Amino acid sequence: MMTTKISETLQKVRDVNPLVHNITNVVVTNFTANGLLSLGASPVMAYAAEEVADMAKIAGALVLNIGTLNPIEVESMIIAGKSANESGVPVILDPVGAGATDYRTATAKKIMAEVDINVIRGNVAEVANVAGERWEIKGVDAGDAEGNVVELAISTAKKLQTLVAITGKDDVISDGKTTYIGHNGHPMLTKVTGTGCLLTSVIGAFAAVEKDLMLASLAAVTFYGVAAERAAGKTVDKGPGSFQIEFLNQLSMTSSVDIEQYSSVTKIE
Ligand code: ATP
Ligand code: TZP
Ligand code: MG
Ligand code: MG
Repeated sequence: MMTTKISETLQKVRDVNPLVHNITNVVVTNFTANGLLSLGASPVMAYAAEEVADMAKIAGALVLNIGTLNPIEVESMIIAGKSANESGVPVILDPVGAGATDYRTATAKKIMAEVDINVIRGNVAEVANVAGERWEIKGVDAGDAEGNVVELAISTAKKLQTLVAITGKDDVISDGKTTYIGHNGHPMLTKVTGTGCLLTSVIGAFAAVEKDLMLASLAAVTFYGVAAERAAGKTVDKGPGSFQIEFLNQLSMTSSVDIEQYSSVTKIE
């Protein structure tokens, strides 16, 4: 039943072609724009304090990503976030590298204090650090520290009063009461920079067309994981470069029928 809802949500994205306003990092900008286009969404990157309020209010979703943050952009993120909040536009935060430096951790917390964030998507270390837990992080990568990811997702969602998506081998999504695990994905995703950042923007595209943010986020991670599995299957004897290109192809070619066939989701009772 959830599988059908997920495939219908993918179809909605493609029917609506939502505008997704991204304030993101310099590493992933082009990949993010191409990934959103390939999926069937309409990306825009806009950063100037003079225009972000206007752009955010006409978008279907606003994505804030602190990957290569600086004080000017952070100000723009807060202006854009407040404008999105006033217009009922969902805001998705990717706290890239939270925990790696005090500035990143403090900035993620400042954005959360000033803007009503609807979904936070990060690796386990980033989410833990935003929630005030100690969790070792290696630059922008999650690293090898271990702990209970499901418990962390639930406690963070309760504490921050927002939907939390912690990604990794499995993706855990919780609003503090209901929790789902998405099992789709492929290790090749960790060999291409920006796959986490693009996923956050893909969640934005799904949130733009589906008000139930749990469904939107679960649909996004599931679709994304299935597309990655298909891309890996088509590039088995190749490296990350070929995978990256094929993954962009599969973001466009993975259909609702593929989702019905390959999605793997568990609800935590
Ligand atoms: P990190 O920097 O730690 O890689 P990230 O922000 O890039 O974090 P990921 O957690 O890697 O984000 O998530 C990006 C995508 O990669 C998600 O779809 C996730 O399910 C997938 N993914 C990550 N690791 C694996 C893995 N070992 N096996 C399968 N899929 C994975
Ligand atoms: N450095 C700053 S942002 C960035 C790097 C390498 C990209 C991180 O992308 P992702 O999606 O978290 O792997
Ligand atoms: Mg990554
Ligand atoms: Mg990341």
